[in-house]
Amino acid sequence: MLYGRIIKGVGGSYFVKTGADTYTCNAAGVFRNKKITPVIGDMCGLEVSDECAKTGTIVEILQRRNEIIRPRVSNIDQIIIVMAADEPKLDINMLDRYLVILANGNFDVIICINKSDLTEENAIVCVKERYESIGYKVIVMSAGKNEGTNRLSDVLKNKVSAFAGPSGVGKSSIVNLLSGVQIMETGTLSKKISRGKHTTRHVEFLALDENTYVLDTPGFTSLTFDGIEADNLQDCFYEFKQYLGKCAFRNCAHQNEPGCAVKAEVGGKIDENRYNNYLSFFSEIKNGKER
Ligand SMILES: Nc1nc2c(ncn2[C@@H]2O[C@H](COP(=O)(O)OP(=O)(O)O)[C@@H](O)[C@H]2O)c(=O)[nH]1
Ligand SMILES: [Mg+2]
Ligand SMILES: [Zn+2]
Repeated sequence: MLYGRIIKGVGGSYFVKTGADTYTCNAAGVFRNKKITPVIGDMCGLEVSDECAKTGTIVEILQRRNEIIRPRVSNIDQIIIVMAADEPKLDINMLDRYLVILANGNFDVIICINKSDLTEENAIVCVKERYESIGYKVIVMSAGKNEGTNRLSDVLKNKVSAFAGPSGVGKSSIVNLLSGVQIMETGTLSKKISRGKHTTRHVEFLALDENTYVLDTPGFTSLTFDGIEADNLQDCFYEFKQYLGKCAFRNCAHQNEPGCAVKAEVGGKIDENRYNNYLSFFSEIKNGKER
């Protein structure tokens, strides 16, 4: 049997990449009966029906390492959160929101600040240092000027990576640059908003080489804290970790409780902006729950 990765789905057909070849496959009836749907990213076994036409049937789906919903993809090694240094303005609240939603998953999270050409270096350095001190890898680059692209390529090498981030930050531009072809549509913010066009619609892994895949995703659009309890939010702020369990109250929510070990570090080891985002997300989750 041949094994490969599902890189794209169209209608009921799946495109399975096995080394240098791509087979157009349907899914065996057995999956439908078991209510199993193949997911983009799945590693699968296929039976070839026509070697010349490169068609086949998916007969086995290997255990998924992880699965993400919206977009529904599996077996992701890492998610690259792309933000722009400017245009749109670097939104730290939004960045922290992504970091919380993607925290504690079975994949790595990397921060990429694109459009470095639009701002002074100093403006990004402090943001870069802040997140690096928490333990995140931060890549600063400009797809427009093709600067810092190698740093990103090194991180992507031999991995399956999905790009996430707000619209207009340059995700598709980056993917185009890496793949060397204008494969994804790009567009200016104003065009996108006015026409709703130029957005990335389909879900497809692009092979940069046989072991390196990237996904320019239209998804991750829902930035609500579904599935995250207020009490667990503290675990999504990794820099809090070493202080947890050291507060005077066992159930400390790190708001205004006396003897809070987290709050004692704010302005010192814990960045004030991060802490404020913690507070605002905390009340957002609490209020959402009450509704
Ligand atoms: N100045 C500058 N513009 C960029 C850069 N990268 C992308 N852009 C522009 O930003 C706009 C949005 O890019 P796009 O790739 O469509 O963003 P996406 O919505 O995240 O996929 C386009 O007009 C790009 O040409 C960059 O590094 N510098
Ligand atoms: Mg795009
Ligand atoms: Zn506390």
